Parts: sequence; structure tokens; C-alpha cells
Amino acid sequence: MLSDSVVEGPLPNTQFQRSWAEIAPIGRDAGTGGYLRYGFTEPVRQLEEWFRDTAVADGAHTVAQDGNGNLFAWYGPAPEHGNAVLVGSHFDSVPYGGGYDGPLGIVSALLAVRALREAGREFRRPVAVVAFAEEEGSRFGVPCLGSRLLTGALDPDRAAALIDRDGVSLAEAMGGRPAGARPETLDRIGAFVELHIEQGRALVDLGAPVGVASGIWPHGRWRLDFAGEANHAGTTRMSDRRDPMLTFAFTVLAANKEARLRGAHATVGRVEVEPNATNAIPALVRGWLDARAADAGTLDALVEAVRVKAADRAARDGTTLGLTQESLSPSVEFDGGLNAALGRVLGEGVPVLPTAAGHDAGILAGHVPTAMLFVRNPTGVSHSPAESAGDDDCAEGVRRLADVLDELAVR
Ligand code: HGY
Ligand code: MN
Ligand code: MN
Ligand code: MN
Repeated sequence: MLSDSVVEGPLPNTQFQRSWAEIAPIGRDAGTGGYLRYGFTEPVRQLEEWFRDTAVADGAHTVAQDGNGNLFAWYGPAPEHGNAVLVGSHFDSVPYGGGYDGPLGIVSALLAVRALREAGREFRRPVAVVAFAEEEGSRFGVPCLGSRLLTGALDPDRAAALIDRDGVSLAEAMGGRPAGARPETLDRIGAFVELHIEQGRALVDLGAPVGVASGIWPHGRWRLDFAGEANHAGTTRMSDRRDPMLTFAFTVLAANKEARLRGAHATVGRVEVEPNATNAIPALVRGWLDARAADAGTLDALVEAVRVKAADRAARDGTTLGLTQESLSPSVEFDGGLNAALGRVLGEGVPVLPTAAGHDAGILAGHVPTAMLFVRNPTGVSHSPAESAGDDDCAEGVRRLADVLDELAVR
């Protein structure tokens, strides 16, 4: 532990272990061990209650949800003072995801605030721990929904009309309250720091417990609609078929190949088939492409290559292709000044690394000085129950986040 760390005394990992034991079981599926924590659902509501209780017990003077489902616990000077330092992340998960992606950042932020207060520190700027709503977009299909609404990156009317797979709209899920960007909240924010489990093996390979993010790859989601002719699986000759599953399968292979050619990443992890019957040639196959690349030009070229290949194949198969961009997250370079401050606080030995994972920090970065801290993930696996983090590394993350918060909001 650094001798000049603000966090002396009882190691946060005892506190970390206690907090983690309280929240880890919430939303975990007994069968798979994966997490089912979607925006505005019961598991997330339970975590938000835990958040409120913990924050108030640690001296938060206000805990309130903005008009977008984002939950803020405020400490120190009133938010109206402005120039607040935000720390936090998200509670929601992908279906059957890991336990750390999101919640680790919120638990660590709450514990970092606690450690500073137990060390007798006074905040000279407002500090808020934030839980952003629906970061994974698993329920309403738009990633970073809460932070996009907060920053005005998503039109509130479009958002309110988003519907989940059960036909429930965001407005209904939010209890009828209209979603809406709250620019005044944004105006009060002077910096945002997100601690997150690393979704990869860089820190493992470097032998480092924590790291700092240099930036986020540009990435996006595209919906692919392949339409053909429904028909009987048994009586329709192969030469008479207009089978969209064929065009879809070819497109998945093409996306994989085009990504490899460019050192980019392409994934099709979600598909819907109509009528989805074993003995019926599909009428429609709908797939979602998640594409990411180190720069915008490569990303554009990848998606265009996939579109061309899919359209050529559709012509051959007698099917049609629809391609709709559902979300785009531009390339992010985190704030040099803030990262320099982190470098001063954390010391030269802390690695600085890019990530191809999207985060609320990537959305806030377009509006306020923003930085990210990563905590080592021994498996490197994420969006899976295999995601993991050691208690000591998590405690180190809390300690370093407390040091950063001390630098930004106390000194
Ligand atoms: O999809 C992502 O990159 C993030 O985990 N939401
Ligand atoms: Mn995630
Ligand atoms: Mn995440
Ligand atoms: Mn029949």
C-alpha cells in the first residue's frame, strides 16, 4: 500500500468483502450463476435501496433520482455549489452476465467516500456517487441510456417510447415519469471518475492490480433484418427457397472475416427468427451486429464491408436486407489533465491502457473531464459469470479511488 495513501487503518477489503457479500447475490440466477439485472427491475431496485441505505449511513445529505433513472448520493457542499466530482458506474448487467461489471464501480465509490470521511476529510466540492440507469441497454436496447439522457445525447421523447421485449415502455418502467435530460444536473458536474472491472487481460499480463484508461474504441450496434419467403421445410425444393437464414448465416461469417482483416471486433450475439419453427423456412431473421474498432474510419469500413457482402448475398438468395444503426459511441480520449492528476496520485507504475468496452464514462467524456480506473480481472472474461476480481485488488481499487477523490475534492 502506498505510504501516502489517504486510506490508512482498517483495510477497505474487510469493508469491501462485507459490502460485496450484501449485494453479490442480488439478481444472480441460481441455474447459471449469471446475473439478470435489467434497468428499472426488482434486482436493480434492491441494489438502489442498498445504495441509499449505505450512502445515508455514510453521511450523504441527499439521495435522489434524476428524471432519467440515474441515482445520485450527494456529499459535502450542496450540488448548487457546482463543479461536483462524480464517481460511480451502473448496477445493471447483460443477461447472465458477471457480478462485477458495473456494481464494482458503485461499491468502490461508496467505500472510497466512506474511507475519506473516516480519515476526517472534508469535501470542498460537492461529491456525488452515481448509479447510471440501464448502461448495458439489455432491456431497452440503447446502451448507456441514463448517461445519454443526462447529457442530452438521446432525445427524451424517443427514449420514453422505447419498449422492452414485453412491450413495456421506458416511461411506464419509470413509473410514468417522462425521461428527460436534466441539463442543470450536467451543469453542476465538474469531473467524473468511473472505476470498472477490466474486461480483458491487460492488467493480468502486466501484473498490475489497477490501471488507468487512455480511451475507448468507437463502437456501435446495427440491426440487420433479412426477409425471405416463409415456406414448408419438407415440401419446398432447395432451388425454390428464399431463405433469410442462409443470408443471415453468410453475413455472420462475413462480419467475422471482415473484422479479422481489420484488427476490429464484430459480434452477432442476438438473433430473432419469425416464425421460429423447426419445420418452417423463416419469413424473417433479425440479428444485431456489435462492431468495434480502434478508430472511426476502420469501424465505418467494417460496417460498410458487411453491408455490401450481405446485400450481394441477399440478391443471390432472393432475400432482402435492412440495416439500421441503433446506437453509436464515438471514439473517446480521456481528459489529459484529469489523467495527469490520476498519474500524480497513483504513481508512474500504474499502466494506462485503451479499452474496447463501452462505459458511461465514454458518454460523460464528451461533456466533462472524465477518467476511468480499471481493477484487475484474473480471468479477463466479462459479460459472463466467469468474470472475477480478487478482494485485495478490489480493496486496492477502493484505496486508489479514495486517493483520486482526495486529490480532486478535498485538497
Ligand atoms: O458493451 C459494452 O461494451 C459495455 O459492457 N456496456
Ligand atoms: Mn458491460
Ligand atoms: Mn460496465
Ligand atoms: Mn403441417
